[in-house]
Amino acid sequence: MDRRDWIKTAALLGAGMLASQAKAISWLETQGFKRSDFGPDFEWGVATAAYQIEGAWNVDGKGPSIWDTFTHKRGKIKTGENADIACDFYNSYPSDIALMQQMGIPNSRFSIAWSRVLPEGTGKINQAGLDYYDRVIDKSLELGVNPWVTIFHWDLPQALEDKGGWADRQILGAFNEYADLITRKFGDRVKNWMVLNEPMAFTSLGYLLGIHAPGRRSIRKFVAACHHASMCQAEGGRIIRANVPNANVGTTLSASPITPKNDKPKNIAAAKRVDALINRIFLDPMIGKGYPTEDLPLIRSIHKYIEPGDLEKLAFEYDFVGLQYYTRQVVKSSLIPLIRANIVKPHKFGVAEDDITEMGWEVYPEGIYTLLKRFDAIPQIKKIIVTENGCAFPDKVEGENVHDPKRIQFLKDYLAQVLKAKREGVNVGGYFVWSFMDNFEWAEGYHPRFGLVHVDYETQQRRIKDSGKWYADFLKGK
Ligand code: IFM
Repeated sequence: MDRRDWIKTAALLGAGMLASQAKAISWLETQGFKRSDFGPDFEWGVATAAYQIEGAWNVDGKGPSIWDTFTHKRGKIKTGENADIACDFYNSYPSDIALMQQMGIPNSRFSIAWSRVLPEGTGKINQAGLDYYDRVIDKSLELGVNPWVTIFHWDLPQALEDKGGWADRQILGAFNEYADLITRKFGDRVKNWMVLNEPMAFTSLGYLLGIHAPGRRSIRKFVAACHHASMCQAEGGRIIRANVPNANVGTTLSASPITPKNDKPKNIAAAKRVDALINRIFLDPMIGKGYPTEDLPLIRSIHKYIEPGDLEKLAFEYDFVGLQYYTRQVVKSSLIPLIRANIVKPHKFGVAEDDITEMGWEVYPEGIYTLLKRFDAIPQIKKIIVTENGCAFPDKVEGENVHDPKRIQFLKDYLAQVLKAKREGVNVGGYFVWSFMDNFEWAEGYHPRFGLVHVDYETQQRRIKDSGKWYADFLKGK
């Protein structure tokens, strides 16, 4: 891509929006829309992850994960909290799944805690852990809530991290053993599978920036982890395909449109590097293009970890790619070595306080449309499912009611953009809200609440928020 192409791409990604900060109001947003507008086959659901909701961190034979270790160290989590108990989903799954049923939610995406079924990561199987997921799956099916399972959502067994974790090649064999075990065990009932959750997030936050478990700060470990995670992602797809009859095989990628702060060539170049970092390290190899080393000096050393035969194994044709979108990133050039770019915080480019979530993320619904169009233009991507989208805003608890009008507006605005893309022919086949209920938001602790259902962490009481009632009505076709 030459510079002119890149300027055009930057414009497509939304650079023009910065000038005016005008939020385009589409006819959909003004006229409203219904579930049926998305078609009868569109998959609607909610998403969660094992470590964020289950609790029961050390019961019934579960081994420790890197998140257990990390949260138990002082100073790692903003609030000093951990997810030892979290939402106690380990015990409350029957009533929580019943709540999903009551809300008319047809699909529930959740993950399996690797160290619950293989406490050491490989080797000895913990039958009690397998039995637990049997019960969750059976209860879901009994209540008409279809299970969508993510194989790995960040909680690596500590025993594997002790051997080098994602930065060491031994992870390939360990991951295959784990993926093989759970797909054989649950594949008779679970048909919808995702291999990894947001590999860019867990490799960069965990091995480069050190703000997530396992807390490493090393370019070398990050680059190695990227290659090993990419290999596992593709191999995981092949394992699901081999073990699960009629499987719907996917994986999930976090993505953000990248907007240069202005049209200065140095900022446009910075945006190109950040785009390669955030959006392409995992996407490009998956579609047979190899790693974007040309555009991203940071990962040029990746060749050191690529063994003969690896490159041919990186691509896999998934039935769907899970898009996980929250916000865009505005970028300017900086002196930071290798990436020479910085993210500009939303209030620095004129975004109103009201349009910034508790995570500090700009509310930017147009971004989901941009990304759906971008993914749809890639011939190797057969179908896209939005496997996560949602927001954290302060909720107002009043007795049994929880008022969260901003979340309702957020969901409506983002969904309007999904529908716009669908109407233009994008093959988007589903939408999952992050999250079903408030939960442990990693390094942020329990403070940012993403749920449709409010959790009182003292009593474990659930209250359906106004947004949950809105989603339930929407799903009922109201
Ligand atoms: O909570 C996370 C989730 O685990 C992965 N995707 C983003 C969410 C919100 O930060």
